[in-house]
Amino acid sequence: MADIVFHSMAGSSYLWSMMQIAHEKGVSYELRELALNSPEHLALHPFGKMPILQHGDVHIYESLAIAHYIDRAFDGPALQPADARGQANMLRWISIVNAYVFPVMNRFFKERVAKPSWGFETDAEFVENAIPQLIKQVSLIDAAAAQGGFLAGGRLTLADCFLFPNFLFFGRTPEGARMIAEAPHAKRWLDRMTSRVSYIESPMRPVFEQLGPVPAS
Ligand SMILES: N[C@@H](CCC(=O)N[C@@H](CS)C(=O)NCC(=O)O)C(=O)O
Repeated sequence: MADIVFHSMAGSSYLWSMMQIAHEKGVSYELRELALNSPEHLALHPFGKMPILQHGDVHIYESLAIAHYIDRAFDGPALQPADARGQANMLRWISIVNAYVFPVMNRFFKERVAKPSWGFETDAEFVENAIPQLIKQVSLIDAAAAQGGFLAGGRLTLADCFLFPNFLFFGRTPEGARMIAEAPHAKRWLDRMTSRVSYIESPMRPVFEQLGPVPAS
């Protein structure tokens, strides 16, 4: 029996971040698929989001709380800095991902790659307005990674796992591929993340690898 259960749809990027955190911590997990906004889903998460963690009779929704719980409730490598300043830096990065990166980078990939591949029209206005925000985000990620190799210091923390799926898929858009090629520290961070066993054995990897080459424009 797995240590924990994630209730989620399989393709959720927040699920992938939480799975990676569990893997890095050495915690085994099982996925129980949810139907979006079903009564079962809304009973677990009143806002209809995912994933939800179940550990015995403990149920937790909201990814920051889930990540923190996995790191605190189980033995294994610490995934948060112990000192106040380091922890604040890590939390700031998680907040940046939740508030700014996820709504822009994640949707940018959907607009530029996923929607056209499903035969839907891209929201050109969103794409145009996103570019300056993406330039700023990549530049901040590059500067952070230049310091210690990871977002919040010299080793992987929860923050890296929050960012990773967003950045990985962003790199499959023409604009993302160009921006990352011009941000050497962010590029090395991404290479570091994709060489970890927690990615190699992740369900995110086959989804990513089945994407074709980066579209030309
Ligand atoms: N605040 C939530 C956000 C999670 C979230 O947005 N998950 C996405 C999947 S990656 C979702 O639930 N999407 C369904 C929807 O928005 O209807 C958390 O931190 O867990």
